[in-house]
Amino acid sequence: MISQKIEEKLNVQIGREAASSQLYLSMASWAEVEGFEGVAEFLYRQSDEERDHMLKLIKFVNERGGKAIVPALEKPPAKFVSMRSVFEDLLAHEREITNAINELVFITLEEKDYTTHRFLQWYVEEQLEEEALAQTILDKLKLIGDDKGGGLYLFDRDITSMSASPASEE
Ligand code: OFO
Repeated sequence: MISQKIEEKLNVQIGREAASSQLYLSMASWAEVEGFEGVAEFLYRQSDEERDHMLKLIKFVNERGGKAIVPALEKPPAKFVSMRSVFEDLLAHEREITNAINELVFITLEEKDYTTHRFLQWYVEEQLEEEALAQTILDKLKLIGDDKGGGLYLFDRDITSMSASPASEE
């Protein structure tokens, strides 16, 4: 059984995962309209993964005697100035989520809730993988620099083979 405090905090995290999914969905849609099919495919997949993260939390809260709250969704930004800014936003967003997960882990220790603590280790691992991937992608975009033609074309082709952290395949 989870405490009321843990239940509330996990419900907040459910909202964050839903918001992540919406943000990446919006980025994917932008990329698709801009003609970047590979980036769109990558981001649609990221969006689906975030939804899975939300579902995993919902099921955990309910299984542990709490009540998961399906959150309302805010409209994410729809316009992005460049491919680089998309992935800068994505990395910044992932860093925020990592901080939120770390805070949650800390609270589970304070509350002596070792079951939730163990459950959250999957998210800790996932964040590590996602931040590393976002950083790698951003490094590639920095290398491309202002080469808006050929460089981005190759980037769009290659990004589809990047993804799937081990944790997200579970
Ligand atoms: Fe939910 O995995 Fe990152 O944000």
